Amino acid sequence: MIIIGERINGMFTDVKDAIASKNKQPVQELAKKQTEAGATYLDVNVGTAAADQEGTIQWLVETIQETCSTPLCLDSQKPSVIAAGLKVVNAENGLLLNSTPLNKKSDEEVFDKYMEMADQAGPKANIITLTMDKNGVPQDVDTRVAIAAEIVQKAMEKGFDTQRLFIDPIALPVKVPNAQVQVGNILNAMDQIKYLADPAPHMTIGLSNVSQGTSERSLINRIFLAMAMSHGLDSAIADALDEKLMNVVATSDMLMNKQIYSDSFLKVYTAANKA
Ligand code: THG
Repeated sequence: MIIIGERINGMFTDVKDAIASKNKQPVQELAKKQTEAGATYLDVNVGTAAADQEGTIQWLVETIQETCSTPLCLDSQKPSVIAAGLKVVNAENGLLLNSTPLNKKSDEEVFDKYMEMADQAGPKANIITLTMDKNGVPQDVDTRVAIAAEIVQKAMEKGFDTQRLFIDPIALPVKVPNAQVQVGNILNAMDQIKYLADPAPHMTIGLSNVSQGTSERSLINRIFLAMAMSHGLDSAIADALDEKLMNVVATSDMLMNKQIYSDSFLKVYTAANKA
């Protein structure tokens, strides 16, 4: 399971404040802590408060890279912000560009742009693509799968290895009226998306979206993660600092026979991910 640590995001007050005062310490601390907790990638999202998003992503990337070499996940739906991040990022150990829809009303070519940027960054650069198009976020299973099929097809046509694609069926907050049904829709869509290529494209989700505004956030996140993993989810943008969530990851992998059972499976898994 690939965990993309969600915490370096201007949506969180501590990161927003650090950005505003150019205080490196909290950002570097979060980078180190998430890495120690077993994050494979670190998400880097400037949030909405920063006026200069391009300059801010560069500051965040450089600040993180001063203390740790964990691969980064540049998170913006603006190609110009991703392009700015790419100028300073070290992609040697891996890189994720997060994220692009298939297309937008204002930009039919946005997915092509992300593929081109990934190619420029090197063979270890991957892309997260949302099952979303110019009509917005689909509300049913079939449209999600149809958009995912178009994503895979377009990647193949461009010669972009489908193993470099992370398809995101878009997790929505259960609390939003009428959105509760989307949890099941996402799982059903994932059952089909995994057959769109062989080997299957990666699948990811923004896990914490599902519990936004609820009273039992971590419980909802943990259970949804276990459910989604049993439907083929192999990656998630999630709170790596939630130790019980990371235990769910280890236990789900063990129960799906991806790791052999021993009485110390939790310790073994944790140690392997911290290495
Ligand atoms: N898909 C992809 N990328 C994504 C998302 C996605 N990136 C951003 C987001 N969604 C995933 N990351 C987060 C990070 C934080 C929260 C949710 C998703 C979150 N934050 C608190 C809140 O809103 O309640 C912030 C408040 C606080 O604690 O300070 O929930 O879906 N590809």
